[in-house]
Amino acid sequence: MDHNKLALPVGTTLDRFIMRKQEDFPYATGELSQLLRDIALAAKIVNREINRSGLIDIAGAYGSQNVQGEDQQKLDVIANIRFIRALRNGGEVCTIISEEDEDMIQTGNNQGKYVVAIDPLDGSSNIDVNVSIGTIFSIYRRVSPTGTEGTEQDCLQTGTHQVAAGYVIYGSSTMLVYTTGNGVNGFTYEHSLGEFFLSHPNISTPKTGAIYSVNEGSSEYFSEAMAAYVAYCKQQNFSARYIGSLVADFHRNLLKGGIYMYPATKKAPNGKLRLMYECNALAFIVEQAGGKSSNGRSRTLEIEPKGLHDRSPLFIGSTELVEKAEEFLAAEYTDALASM
Ligand code: P6P
Repeated sequence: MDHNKLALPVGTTLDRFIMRKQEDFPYATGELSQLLRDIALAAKIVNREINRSGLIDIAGAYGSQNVQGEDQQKLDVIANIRFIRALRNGGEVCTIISEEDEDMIQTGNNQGKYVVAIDPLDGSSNIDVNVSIGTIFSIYRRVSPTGTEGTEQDCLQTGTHQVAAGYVIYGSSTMLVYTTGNGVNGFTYEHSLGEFFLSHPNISTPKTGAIYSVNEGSSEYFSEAMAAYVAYCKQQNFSARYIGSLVADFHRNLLKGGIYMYPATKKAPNGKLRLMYECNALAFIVEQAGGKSSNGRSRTLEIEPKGLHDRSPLFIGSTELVEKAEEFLAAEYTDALASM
C-alpha cells in the first residue's frame, strides 16, 4: 500500500496560506497577515457561539436598536464585541467602523496602519431559524499619519482603496472567503482541529448564470425599469433564490453564477445595504473573481462615501447579468435626466 495513503495530508491551513502569500509582497512586514489572523480568530469564536446559541441564552433580541434603527439580536452585540476585541488586541488596526456603532471606534493602537469596516453579523434575524448568516469586512490602509487616532478621512475611502476584504459564512459549514487583490480564496473550518483549511482556491465566478436574488415582496415599490428586469429574469426561466441573508445569497451566486439585487425603491431610495461594510467588501471580492458590482449605474467600488453608514443600491454577481440589469435601469436613468 502507498505509504502516503496511510496518512493523507490535511491540506493548507489559512495561517500557512497567509504566510505563503505574504512572500508575494517582498516589502510586507507581516502586519496585514497578522490582521487577517486576528479576524479569523474572532470568526472561530463567533462560530462557536452561533452553534451554541440555541443551547445557551444568547439567541433572540438584545432589546435595543443599532444606528440603523434595526432591532439588535444578542448575537449581533456579542459578535461586535468579539471582532472589536480581536482587532484591538491584535494591535494592527487604529480605527474600526461597525454596523453596530454609530461613531468610529478608536482602538488605542495609534501606531496601527489599518482601518477596518465590518458588519459583525449580517442577517442575524435568521439565527433563531437556523438560516446561514455572515460577517463582512473591508480593510483599508490609513491615510492619516501613524501615532494619532484614525480620522473620518481614513474611514471614508472609496472601495478601490481596500487592501483586503472578505466574509465569513456560518452555514452548513463555516467558510472564510477573502481577497488581498490577487484573486479570491475560500477556507473551510475544521471544527475538530480548530483550523480553516484551503478548500476553494482561486474562486472564479461564472460570467453568466440563471439565478436572480431579490425580495419580490417589495416589488410594489420597484421602479418600472426594475420591475421590467425582474420580468426579464422570469422570461429567461431563471430560478428565484432569496435567503434574506446577504452573505448566503452572495456566496451561492459567486460559486454558481447569478445576480443579487437590493435596488433603490420608493420605500428605500438608497436601497438598504451599507456601502462601507457590506457593498464594498463584496464588490472587491466579486471583481477579483471576474464578476461585477454596481448601484445600477456606477461601479460600487468608485462610489464616494459621504458618511460611515451610507446606504447604496446593490447589483452584484455575474458580469453579464449585472450589465443586463444596468441596461434596463439606464432607460430609467435617461428618462429621469430627460424629465429634469
Ligand atoms: P429584506 C439582512 O438584514 C440584510 O442586511 C441582508 O443580509 C439581506 O440580504 C437583506 O438585509 C434582506 O433585506 O428587506 O429583503 O428583508
